[in-house]
Amino acid sequence: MLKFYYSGAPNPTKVALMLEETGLPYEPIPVDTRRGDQHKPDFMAVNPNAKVPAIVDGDATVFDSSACLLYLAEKTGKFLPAKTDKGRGELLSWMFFVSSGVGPYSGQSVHFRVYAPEKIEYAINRYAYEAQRHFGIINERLGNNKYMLGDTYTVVDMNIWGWARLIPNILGEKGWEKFPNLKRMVDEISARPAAAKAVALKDRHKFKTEMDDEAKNAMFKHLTVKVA
Ligand SMILES: N[C@@H](CCC(=O)N[C@@H](CS)C(=O)NCC(=O)O)C(=O)O
Repeated sequence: MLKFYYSGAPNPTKVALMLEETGLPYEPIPVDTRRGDQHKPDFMAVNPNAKVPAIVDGDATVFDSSACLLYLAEKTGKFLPAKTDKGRGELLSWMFFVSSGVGPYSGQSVHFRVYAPEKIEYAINRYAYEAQRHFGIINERLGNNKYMLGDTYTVVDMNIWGWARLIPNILGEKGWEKFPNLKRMVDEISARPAAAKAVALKDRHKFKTEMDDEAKNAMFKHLTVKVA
């Protein structure tokens, strides 16, 4: 059976949504990143980047959330746009837009707002600005389209949902004010039974919640390694 390496964080949760939407049978394998499971040799043989999500499906190993989403979409033939050059161009563009923009800027925005030991105004503003700019582009597109690729719900929307459902954590409590179209789509996806199952997956395992020294040492290795 397909193995799904996960935690309750945004990138694994969007892949959990896709697994639930497709109905593919899968075995969820918890990787407790606050206990350092991501650095264990068994998991690093699956993802040398030591991050979740990852999938092992027979002899195929896939890591990085956008790669997992595309893999599952191509495997099942589901949640993809029309098989045209136009559809494929849009699919790839928006998937890479999420993985190179939305994900990293949102993650760094949370990091500098919440976790950084010093509150550096420049860094907080830089990442919040870029996260907000990316969500603004999505919001504008959703003003003219029901979903990112038109009338059909696809992996692009799931990819966005994983991060956008956490906009108050990324941009602060007024974060939703500028994005009514995006909120409409996120609320619609969150109301789907598959989304409820994806969000509940983390409750099947007792993941560590404290951000203590063990967790910081596992997730923020730069705290003890000076590079610059
Ligand atoms: N580009 C990767 C990023 C994966 C990632 O950052 N995963 C986080 C959870 S959302 C993680 O595993 N963090 C643990 C760590 O950094 O040690 C993706 O899209 O999957």
